[in-house]
Amino acid sequence: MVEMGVPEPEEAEESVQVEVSGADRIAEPEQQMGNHNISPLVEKWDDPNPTRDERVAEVVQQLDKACREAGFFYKGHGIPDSVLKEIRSISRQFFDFPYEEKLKIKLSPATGYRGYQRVGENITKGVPDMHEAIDVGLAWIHCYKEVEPGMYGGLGEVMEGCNKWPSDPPRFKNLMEDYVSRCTDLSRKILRGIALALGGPLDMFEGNIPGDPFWVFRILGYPAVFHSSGKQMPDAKNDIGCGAHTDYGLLTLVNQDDDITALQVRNIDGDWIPAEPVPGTFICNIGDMLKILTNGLYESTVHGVINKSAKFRVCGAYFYETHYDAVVQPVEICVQRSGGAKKFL
Ligand SMILES: O=C(O)CCC(=O)C(=O)O
Repeated sequence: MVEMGVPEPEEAEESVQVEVSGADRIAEPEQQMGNHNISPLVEKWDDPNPTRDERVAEVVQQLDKACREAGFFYKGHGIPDSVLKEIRSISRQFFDFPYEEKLKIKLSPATGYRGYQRVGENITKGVPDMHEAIDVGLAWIHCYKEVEPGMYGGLGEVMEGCNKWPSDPPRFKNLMEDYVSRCTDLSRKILRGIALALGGPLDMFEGNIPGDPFWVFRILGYPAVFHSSGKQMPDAKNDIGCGAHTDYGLLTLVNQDDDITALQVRNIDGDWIPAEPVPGTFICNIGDMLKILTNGLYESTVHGVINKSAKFRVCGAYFYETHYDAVVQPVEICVQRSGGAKKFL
């Protein structure tokens, strides 16, 4: 039995252990996760009837299967591998800076929860130790779609603010902003394919739903917990990078290091599949909002991260969501296709 768990920021004093049932059955990744080439869909994304092209029709079928089973790999997404690599490499440079330097963009309620944070850092009597005495513990930079005062009324107040970008490395802000805009564009195209896979109109997840999508971009750094000799570092409490969870949005695009297998995805049979990195691809996870919109036809992907390597792992996780104010409820076509009763109200 593998236990996964990571303290949430506000729960940093206690580490939450989440039991992952079935995690002892590890399936063969190649058999379980497709590596789909979605380039036909990306090329024809603005064609009003893209499935006239047989290649697009095939991608749509593959998307349907993948969304019913587990997350999926794919390639042919139109974002060059050099861009994916650059995002990870500049993130690594930032994480390598001394703690004091990283604290210049520290996350807090006053920053709209944007910026750098060490998760699971030592907390003494409610006050975080202001040093990196223990070189373990997940760290991240959180960015969100920027929210101007009043933009989403009272509900959006907590998220108001601009992103906190480091001034060093100098190209950090431009690279990240460009990357987020590419991911937003790509997610819209994938959702068009998913709309077709569900038998709906191309723009089923546009307009009132994610017409003006909210997004979150989290850059994660997972310190090595093991020495290259295989011995666990003395200060490491456990090897859980990120406990088992589903993402709450529509889709997540995971850009992970090419040489470390740490992410695991649970399929519908309860088997944990190591999501082995395939250079140039994203791993795409389905989130809870898509599960609700599809009335449960599509399952959100349960996943977690254990970095058993002796290397610091970097990952850029982009979360695509609906419009901030959207009411997330099952769409009629999915209700009909799943027996006629709404499973989520
Ligand atoms: O590090 C990863 O591969 C995934 C991160 C993740 O699951 C998350 O941020 O929700």
